[in-house]
Amino acid sequence: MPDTLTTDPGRDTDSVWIPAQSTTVGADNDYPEEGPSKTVSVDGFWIQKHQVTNTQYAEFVSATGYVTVAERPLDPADYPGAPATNLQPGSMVFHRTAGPVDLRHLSQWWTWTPGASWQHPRGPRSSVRGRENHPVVHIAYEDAVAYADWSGQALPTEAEWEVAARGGLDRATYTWGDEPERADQKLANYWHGEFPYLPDKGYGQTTPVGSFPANGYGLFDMAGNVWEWTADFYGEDRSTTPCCGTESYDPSQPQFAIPRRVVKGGSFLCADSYCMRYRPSARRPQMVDTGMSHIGFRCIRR
Ligand SMILES: [Cu+2]
Repeated sequence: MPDTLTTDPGRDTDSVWIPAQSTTVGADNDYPEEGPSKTVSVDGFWIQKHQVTNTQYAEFVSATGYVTVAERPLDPADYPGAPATNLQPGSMVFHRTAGPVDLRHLSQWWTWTPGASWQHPRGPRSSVRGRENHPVVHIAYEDAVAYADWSGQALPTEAEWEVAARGGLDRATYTWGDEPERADQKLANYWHGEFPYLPDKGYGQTTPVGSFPANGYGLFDMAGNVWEWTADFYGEDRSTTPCCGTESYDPSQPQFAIPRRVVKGGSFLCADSYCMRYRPSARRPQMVDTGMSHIGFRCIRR
């Protein structure tokens, strides 16, 4: 069996080996969806050290001609009552607000933007030039699966992702240990400054992958930068395991019959004042057809 930190032989996937193990995942004293904590057993697997970058995704698209979900027109039948402008190809783009806002209303900083996609992350006139090594964003679930298939990989389960993110630290709160980041440290790309209008210098957007220290397994950005897709359907807590997509629909939006999968790791938008989810046990549901400015992925191989 390969050792931890061994580079994947013969493959250009930049991966490390996570040893088989039984590990506690979830947490009982954070957001309710993170509990109850439980022990999971995983077989060993390879996982990419970095989130998939714009350069890597561009290689896939140029080799295959793949068109992402955000670049395809939407079917009005799937979105009853939606305005026509929302049915053009596009994605949800984060914009800083002009000043302090009521944090209950996230439509103030999320804007449906026709023409936004992985190639135009901030809208039709933006590009990925200068952001080649940033994580690819505006990636829907099937866009991530398509890349994984093409590269001979797969998406992790939530358990695999979390075991990898923990880096061998038993039940630690953060990927780096139990203590929050100190003022003299820079441990992850989560929101530093006033959310959502005044980030500190160097924060408030994606950063090139690997800009912050690796965890105990040599993995970068397992906390923050962008959320990462996992293969698991979302259940309301860690004891709920939906059989299938229909059990993962959003009960508060019954008009949308769209499966939701678990995303992990938090993003550059996680602010301590708003969303402390740049932790291994944290999780969010994401509709499978919806990429956003803060959602990307990385792959594994079993
Ligand atoms: Cu967050």
